[in-house]
Amino acid sequence: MRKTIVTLFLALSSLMGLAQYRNPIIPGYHPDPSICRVNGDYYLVNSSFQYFPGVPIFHSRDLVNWEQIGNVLTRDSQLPLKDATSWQGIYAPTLRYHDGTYYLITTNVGGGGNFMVTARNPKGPWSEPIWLEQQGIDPSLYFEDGKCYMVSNPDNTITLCQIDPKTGRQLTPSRPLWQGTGGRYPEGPHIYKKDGYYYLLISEGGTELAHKLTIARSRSIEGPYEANPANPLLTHCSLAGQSSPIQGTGHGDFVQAADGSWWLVFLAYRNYGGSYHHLGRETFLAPVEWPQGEWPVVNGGQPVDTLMRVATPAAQQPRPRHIRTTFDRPLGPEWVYIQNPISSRYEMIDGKLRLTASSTTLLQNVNPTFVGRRQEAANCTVETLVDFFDSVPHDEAGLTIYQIHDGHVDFFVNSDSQGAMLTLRVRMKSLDVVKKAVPLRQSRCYLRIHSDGLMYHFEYSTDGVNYTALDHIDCSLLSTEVVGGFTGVVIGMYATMNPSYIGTGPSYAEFSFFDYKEE
Ligand code: 6LW
Repeated sequence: MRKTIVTLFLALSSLMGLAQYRNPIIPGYHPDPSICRVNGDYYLVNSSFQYFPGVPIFHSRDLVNWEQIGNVLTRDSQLPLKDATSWQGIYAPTLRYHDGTYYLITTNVGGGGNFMVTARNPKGPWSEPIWLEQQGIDPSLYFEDGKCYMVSNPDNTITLCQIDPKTGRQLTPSRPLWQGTGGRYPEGPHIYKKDGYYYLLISEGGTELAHKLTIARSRSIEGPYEANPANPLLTHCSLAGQSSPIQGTGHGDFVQAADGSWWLVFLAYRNYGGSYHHLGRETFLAPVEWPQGEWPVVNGGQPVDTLMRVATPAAQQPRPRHIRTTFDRPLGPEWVYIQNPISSRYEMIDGKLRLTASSTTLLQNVNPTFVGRRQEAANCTVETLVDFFDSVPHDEAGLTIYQIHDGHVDFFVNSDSQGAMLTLRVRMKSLDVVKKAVPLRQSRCYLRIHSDGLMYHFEYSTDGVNYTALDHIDCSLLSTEVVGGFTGVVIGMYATMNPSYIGTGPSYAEFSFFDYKEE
């Protein structure tokens, strides 16, 4: 009966034109997705690394339309990020719901290790951290019969223990379960129970081109686990996947929809120009067939595409294309700071965002004054109007296309002994190159960055009507392959001071708006 209803639903959906959706379902730097369903609501979280607030949380009722409803870690006490780099901070979280409580378990690399927080409402507030003893990254939780199990990957081995979910105290010794099929970095474990088996889903191969998902199962949660003979469950590091623009597929989590169908959310990135990606690892969705007593199969064993011809519970709506942020209300949850922000440096005054310059630069990576949002589409335009006050030579304020502290392109107003300047600078590892610098008659300037997917084009205007093209820079310079890091491009407004200047007070910049348009 249920099968007939599902078949009827799928047939109806395809007639109604719902039988397709686009990947990624959450574009831009949103890696390591973890998902849970509570009745008709789905919640999904991602890693956040050095950025604050941490762990963006999304809501959907149909798996294909997602809205960010907040961030899980919003207080310094939950998320100490002192001096955190792009390789540190919050790694792969897992979200689970049990008995009226939401649990979020993750690792703060360089900031205390494994911990979890809990909430009654996924919008928050979330609790203070409950610190955990078992080491390794990518912790996950599994609840059964009043017991709470934790898995993570100390010593490159997926390892299980029981914990007290209230105190975090470890109740049983850490027990090795599986090392995967021989790929490097066995990580990202999750346990599911189905048809009398415990299934252990993991990632292997590292989060680059060789990334893959593998799975094993056992009749007992403690093992022994036998590997799926058809592993890997998903990879594009294969003959079938080699020409796909989607690469690095791995790190996933299963969810069962209310209609009984199974789905996988996982990370992947979109390659271009050979082997570059700069928007980060993004969240993708694929259908899963999982017949009773058998192994799951992702997307019929085929590579995953950007256009998926699969029926979904609802049609996917177009994304909002033009988002203007004004500074007369609190910033939305998509805005992030590098490390814990010093709040007095971020003020909204008369509808403008006033940024007080930090005495450290973006390169130094110690609480720079910066607030930005993810670039989520290859083709987009960002624009702001900045006015810079009290600056001395080497102070700067403007926009930065930021991948990592030593990999960003900065487009800013500054001054030299003659007066105001507009500068475009590429800062990449040991390179620090001023690409263009032109004099300005005033320190108030419209800055526009247009990306066509291959190049960033930089334009400016002093009246907001007539724009002058300044220069362009290859997007691939900001790619993970060139400058590294675990995130993706975040475009930010920033203000920094000359570190060697000892003057009367810091300079400050006022930003009138921030436009983000996807094309
Ligand atoms: C994460 C690990 C991984 O902890 O990369 O792609 C690490 N998978 O599971 C950082 O995102």
